[in-house]
Amino acid sequence: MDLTQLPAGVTAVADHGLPAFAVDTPACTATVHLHGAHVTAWTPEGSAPVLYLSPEARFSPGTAIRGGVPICFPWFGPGRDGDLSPSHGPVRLTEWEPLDVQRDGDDVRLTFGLTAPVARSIAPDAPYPAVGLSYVVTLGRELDLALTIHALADADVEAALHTYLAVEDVRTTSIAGLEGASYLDKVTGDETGPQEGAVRFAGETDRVYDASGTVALDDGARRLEVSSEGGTKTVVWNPWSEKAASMGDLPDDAWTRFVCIETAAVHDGPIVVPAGAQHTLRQRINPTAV
Ligand code: TA6
Repeated sequence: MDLTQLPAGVTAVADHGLPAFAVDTPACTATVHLHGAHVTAWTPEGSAPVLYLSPEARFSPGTAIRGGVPICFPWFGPGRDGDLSPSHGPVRLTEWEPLDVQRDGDDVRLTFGLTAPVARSIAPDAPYPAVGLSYVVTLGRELDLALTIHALADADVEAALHTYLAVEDVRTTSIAGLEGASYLDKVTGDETGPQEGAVRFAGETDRVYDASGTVALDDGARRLEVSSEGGTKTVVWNPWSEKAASMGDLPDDAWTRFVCIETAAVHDGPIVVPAGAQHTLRQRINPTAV
C-alpha cells in the first residue's frame, strides 16, 4: 500500500529504528510496529498508558519486543510437545505487510497480513501450517485486536494475544471474572483450581485458565475490561522479581508494573480450521473508571 497516502492522525515513522505507524487522534495516541504487527503503545485520551512496554525492550529483526501485544502463533511457548523454537512461534519476529489504514470517526483501523512463506523464513526447520494471517487493529477509546487465520489446508494451531497491561503495582492488583475456573499452574506444573475469588499476585504467577470471556483488571487506580472471543483459555502471567532479574530486556524492578492477560487458544484448546475456512481470535480492552 502507499504509505504516503495515510488518513489524518496516522503517520508512517521509524520508532526505535523500525517502521511503525504513529496514531494521534482525539481518541488516543498509539504506536504499532510492522515488526510482529506489534501494538507497542496505546494511550486513550485522558488516560495513562494502558499497555506496558519495557524500557529495555529490543527492537530488531528476529527478536521479540518485550511488552505491548506480542502475537503468539502457530505455537505457544515451546509448543504442545515442548520441542519447538522460537518461543511463541515466529510471527512476532518478522515484519508483517501493512494492507490497509482507515479512519472511522476517531477510530483508526490498521490491517496487516502475513503469508506462510514469510513466516517460515524465520524458522525454516519448524512446522508452520499452510495458512495466511490477517490482523485488524482498531485504536480508539477502546483497543480491538482481531487475528484471523485463513486456512489453505486443514490447520490445528495454537494462538494467543499476549497483552502486557500497565498497572500501578502488581501486588495491589486483582483480576475478576475467572472465579470457578480450573487452570494449569505452570509454576508448579499442577492442574488445579477452581479459582476462588479474584486472582491476586503474591509471587511468580503463570496460569492457563480454562475460561475465555470478559475479565476485569483493577489496580486501584483504573479498571480495565478485557474481553475475549474465539479463544479457549485466558493466560495470566507476572514473572515476579527472581524471573524478572533473569530477563535481559526487562529492568529488575519492572515486574511490579505489568500483568499479562492473554486471549488464547492453546494446549488442549487449540484452534482447528478446515481447509478453506477461517477463525478469528479477538481481544478488546476497555478502560473504565474504578
Ligand atoms: O504467557 C506466559 C508465558 O508463556 C510465560 O511462561 C513466559 O515464558 C512468558 O510467556 C514470556 O515469554 P517470552 O517468550 O515472551 O519471554
